[in-house]
Amino acid sequence: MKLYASRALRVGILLTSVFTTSAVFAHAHLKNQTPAADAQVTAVPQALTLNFSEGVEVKFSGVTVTGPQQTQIPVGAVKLNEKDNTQLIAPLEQPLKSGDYTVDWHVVSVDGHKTKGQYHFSVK
Ligand SMILES: [Cu+2]
Repeated sequence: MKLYASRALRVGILLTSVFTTSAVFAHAHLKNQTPAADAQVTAVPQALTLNFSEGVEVKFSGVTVTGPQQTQIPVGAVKLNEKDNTQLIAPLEQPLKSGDYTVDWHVVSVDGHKTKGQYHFSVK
């Protein structure tokens, strides 16, 4: 019984250390973006800017934008901020009309892990 308890304790410590390690080497999570999630903007944005928790590989990263009536909004080639590889920039090729927009993003972080997500904003 005593033996079993000490084994359970060791497994617990092991799980804790695995969890801590994965938190240190977290994948690229979207921290914030412009326009902000759920924001209603009055000025029409010329680009979307997405800030991640770690560097991303631009070749394997992308953004799609869906507008009112499920229209696909043309987005130029995504690029990284030259001084900050955690910032992905997606130029918008046409001015956005007023309405609601959905942004679907996917990235591969510099550690090779894929993440993706979605957020919304609207243009007044
Ligand atoms: Cu990762």
